[in-house]
Amino acid sequence: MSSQEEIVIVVMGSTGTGKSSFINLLTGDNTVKIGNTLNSETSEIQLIRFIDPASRRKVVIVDTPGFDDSRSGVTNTNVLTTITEFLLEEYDKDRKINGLVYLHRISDTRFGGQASHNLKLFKSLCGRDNFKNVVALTTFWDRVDDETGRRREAELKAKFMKDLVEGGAHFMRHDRSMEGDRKVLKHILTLASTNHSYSRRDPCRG
Ligand SMILES: Nc1nc2c(ncn2[C@@H]2O[C@H](COP(=O)(O)OP(=O)(O)OP(=O)(O)O)[C@@H](O)[C@H]2O)c(=O)[nH]1
Ligand SMILES: [Mg+2]
Repeated sequence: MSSQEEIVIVVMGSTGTGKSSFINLLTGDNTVKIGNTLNSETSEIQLIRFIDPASRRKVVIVDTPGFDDSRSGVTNTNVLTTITEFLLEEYDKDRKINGLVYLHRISDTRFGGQASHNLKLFKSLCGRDNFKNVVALTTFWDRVDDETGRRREAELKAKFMKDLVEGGAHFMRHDRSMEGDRKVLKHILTLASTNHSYSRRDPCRG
């Protein structure tokens, strides 16, 4: 890829998993809204542009509204449609997505109906061919002891996110540090961009 090209990274995951916090740390951009209430914070898709100091590459991060959005009248389908429409408008020309970061709280005690529904939505939006461009980023490690965290991570890889693993997705842990988050970016910079083509009629491929 040319060093002039912008690196595009889309960040997704259930509401409150720490997407905006991750982006804020990575970019040092304090204008990214982080939720401190029980309501979902990011209601619109937000673009954050910055230059990675390590690689000098131009990076654009796409912050998305969380799935299972807690605002009334917002359904998962709405959120999925919004994201798909946005990606179509912005990136169906020459732009390719370099990385998709999917956040999951390791502190969640169960991988329940909502979590598996959200993961399914993510996978359909992403498409199986692009799983190699996925970073499954687990958050809230400060809320679990090491042993519990390790066990849940192993379970995610072996069971709930098995097909992501098989498709080449990379697992990483968010440690709430800028250095940790830069490692996510460093990994994405090593990947070839996706061959994404979104279809308006059929966003649920994969
Ligand atoms: N303890 C802990 N709190 C975290 C972590 N990451 C984020 N938070 C907190 O979790 C809350 C929600 O974080 P956000 O970054 O707003 O989550 P989001 O995924 O952007 O949420 P939506 O925009 O609603 O989809 C905030 O109070 C954060 O400070 C983490 O790793 N550990
Ligand atoms: Mg947010």
